[in-house]
Formats: sequence, C-alpha cells, structure tokens
Amino acid sequence: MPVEQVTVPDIGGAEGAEVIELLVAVGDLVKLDQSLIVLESDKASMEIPSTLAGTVVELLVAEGDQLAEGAPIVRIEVAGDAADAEAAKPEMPVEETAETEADDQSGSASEAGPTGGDAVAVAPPPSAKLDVVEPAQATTVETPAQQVASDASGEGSAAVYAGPAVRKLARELGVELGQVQGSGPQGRILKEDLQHHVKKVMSATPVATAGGAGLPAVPEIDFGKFGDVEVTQRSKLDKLTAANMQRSWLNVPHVTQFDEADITDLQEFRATLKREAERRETRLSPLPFILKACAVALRDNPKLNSSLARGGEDLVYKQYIHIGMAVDTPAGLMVPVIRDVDRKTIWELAGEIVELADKARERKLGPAEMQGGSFTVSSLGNIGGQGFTPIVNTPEVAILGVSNAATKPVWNGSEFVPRTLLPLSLSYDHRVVNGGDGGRFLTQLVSLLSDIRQLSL
Ligand code: CAO
Repeated sequence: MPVEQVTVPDIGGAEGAEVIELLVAVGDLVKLDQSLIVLESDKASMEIPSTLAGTVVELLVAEGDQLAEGAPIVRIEVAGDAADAEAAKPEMPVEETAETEADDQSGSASEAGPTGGDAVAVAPPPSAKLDVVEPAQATTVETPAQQVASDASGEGSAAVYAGPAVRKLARELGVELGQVQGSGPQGRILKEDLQHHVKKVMSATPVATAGGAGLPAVPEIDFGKFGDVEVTQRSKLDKLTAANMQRSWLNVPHVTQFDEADITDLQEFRATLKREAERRETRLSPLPFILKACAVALRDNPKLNSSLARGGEDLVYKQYIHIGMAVDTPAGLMVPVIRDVDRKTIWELAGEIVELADKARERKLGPAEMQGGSFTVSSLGNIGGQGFTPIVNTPEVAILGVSNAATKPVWNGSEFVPRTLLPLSLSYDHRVVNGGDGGRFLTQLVSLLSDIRQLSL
C-alpha cells in the first residue's frame, strides 16, 4: 500500500508556528480530516487535519518544532478504500467534524448565519487560507484546520495560549479562558490552571449581579457609601423568577406587538352580571373574557400554543389550551395554570381565577397547579399602566400583557365618542412566531374582545 506524506497547509503566512501538541502516534489509524498536530503561532493556535486516511508509519515532527507551510508532518500508509475516498473527497468536513466546528464556533452566531450548521456546510476545503485572530480584534476565524483560537468563551480568549484539550475542557466547564492565568511556557494555560481557576471561582462568594455565559458582570457597588441602605435577603421564589426571566430573555428573540381592544360593550355586559357574580360568590373581572378570547385565538393560531423541542428541530403543537395567569403575591410572582380554558364557561373561569389567585397569595399552590401551561396572560390591568413588554414564559412561545383600560375619545367616522380601550401587548418567540402569526392572533383577539358575542360561536 502506498505511503504518502501530509504537509502543513496554507496557514495564512504564519512563519515558524510551533508544534505544541502531537495528536497521533505511529501505528494510529487516522481518518480523513482527523487532527494530527496543534500548531501555535503568536496569533493563533490551530489543529492541522490529515488530508489522508490510513495508518501513521512515521512522525516527522516533534513538540517544539517550528513549522511553516509545506513542512512534512507525518507519513501515512494509505488504505486502499481510503485512497478512493481521498479521490472523492468532499469539499466540506464530515459530519463529526462539522459538529466539532459548530461547537468550537458557538458564540459567533453572526458569523455562522441563521444556523450554526450552515457555516460549517460552506466551510472552505483544507487548502483554504487561515484568518488568524489578532489579540485585540476577534475577527472571522475560518480555517482548514479546526480553528481552536475561537471557542465558546469568545473574544476574551482569542489571544490565549492553550491546547485543544484544555479549550475543550474550558468549553465543557463554561470557563472563559481569557480569565485563566496560564502557568506553562509563554503563559500557556494548562489543565491544572483551569482546575485551579474553577476551584477559586467555586469557593468565592456568589455575586447575584454577576453575568454568566461570558457576559460582562455588573460591578458590585457599596451603596452605603452614598447614603443609608437596608439589605434584605431575597426569597427563593424571587431568585427563581429572576433566573427564569434571565434564561428566557437570553434565549428567546423577543418581539412585542401592541393593540387596543374596544371593551365598552364587554364592560357594560359585565356590569349587568354584577348581581349574578355576588350570588355565585365570585368576582367577574375582564380577565375570564380575556382568557376565553385567548383560547379561541390560540385554537385558530396554533403556533402560539406550541413549543420548540429537540434543540429547535421539532415544534410541538399542543392539542390542549392551558393558560398560565401571572399573580402578584407578597412573596413574588407566581403563575398558576388554568387548564382546558377552551372548554370552560366564563363563570367557571372566573371561579378558577379567584381560587388560584387566592391560593397563590396564601402560598398553597401545589406544583401540578403551576405546570403544563401552553400560553400565559399577565394582567396588570388592576394596577395601572398603558402598556408593557412581557417576557415569554419559556418553553411557551407567547405571552399576552394586559394593561389598564381607560375611556378615550374614538373617532367613529363622524364624531368622537367615548369608548373604553384595553391596551394589549403580545410578546412572542420570533424563532417560532412570525410577525404575521402574531399580528393575526392579536387582531383576532381584539376583534373577539370588542364583540364578545363572537366568543359563543
Ligand atoms: N383595566 C381596568 N380595570 C381592570 C383591568 C383592566 N385591564 N383588569 C382588572 N381590572 C379591575 C377589575 O375589574 C376589578 O375592578 P372591579 O371590581 O371594579 O370590577 C379590579 O381591577 C381588581 O381586579 P382583580 O385584580 O381582583 O382581578 P383580575 O381578574 O383583573 O386579576 C390577577 C387577577 C390575579 C391576575 C391580579 O390580581 C394580579 O395579580 N395581577 C398582577 C399580575 C402580574 O403581576 N403580572 C406581571 C408579571 S411580570 O412581573
């Protein structure tokens, strides 16, 4: 079987890049595109992939060697079918490699296009030019080698010196390499440095305001310097809500649409039911009508009642309509869920709203009563305000914000007439719900609330 040499490809003109790691040994069976060595110049480190598949018969380099383009790396006894594979070599990395690259380049979604995978699919062939990362500017990193200078930790670690194993571990641990002090030659970060860093961070007092996922942390301020302060410990519920809000805010591309529903007739109808509500020992606010209208609009616009699954591969359309209702309690925000809203009468919904809101305020809600929501309504109508942008309650994809209804002059074509207008704001996950979907949902909702006779249809 023929023995052939693999040489250093075009590495963007880097002269004297140092071999910092050997990834294969004599006798190893290597696949096409499998990384052979790691080179490090003063600007970047890069894995050099094999352009052949077969068995390594000789290593032509050692750690510490300085290599330039064209320098021989290994000799490989090319396997017969591998030689054929070489001839028919695709222009893009094999799937296994694609995943690795996508992983390596996470955090640079703008470079990767709408989906990280697309960037890999159009990755250049192994002979393409390497753009290196300057310490001060984390620019595009496209390379025939699996570029390791760009990792999940992003810009902060673009100029750090570390081998792929350390970078992989850093990614797994979510550590920004730029923050780790290297103790190896030329400040190279070793595994022990990473372990030491993690230990140090874990033993430090957690700072509630610190950012995660590479976000710059908000500095801790001693507010006492500027006047008297009182520090209180936040409740578990508050902290849980904060974590959920941040997770949703960071994960979900939010869009919010606004509209107003003319609820003059609804309010008049509600007033006629006041006695009946007392007889039933319940309260009839606009909320049960809003929930009912949402159920109808959700049935007609099922995308807003869906959830993403399998990392965005699937969309789960729920055949049920369970609506979460945000309740403001002294302990914090709670969201009990009213099940099968589409199958309940206005009176049943009114009764459940009162019951669940009371339970929430008395902290008597069971876990099951807060699970399974497919959409959420957050009503601040009783408190006030002209409008707000609610945060989607993930994994749901949409939430309705209800603000304070007010009487305003409305032009009816010939004169201004006083009408009661209810401000609505619909936030949605733009990965799932498009402007058209959101607009249709909100328009239907406004129409239903403006003429509640439609709710019985
Ligand atoms: N515009 C004007 N008035 C409104 C209104 C609106 N959009 N919504 C309710 N009201 C009125 C009600 O009609 C009632 O007055 P009447 O007794 O005269 O009819 C009064 O406000 C009080 O209503 P309520 O609060 O008892 O009942 P509700 O069904 O409107 O709301 C609940 C129930 C549990 C949703 C509400 O009490 C609550 O906790 N809201 C806060 C939700 C929240 O915090 N959201 C933010 C989440 S993100 O931080």
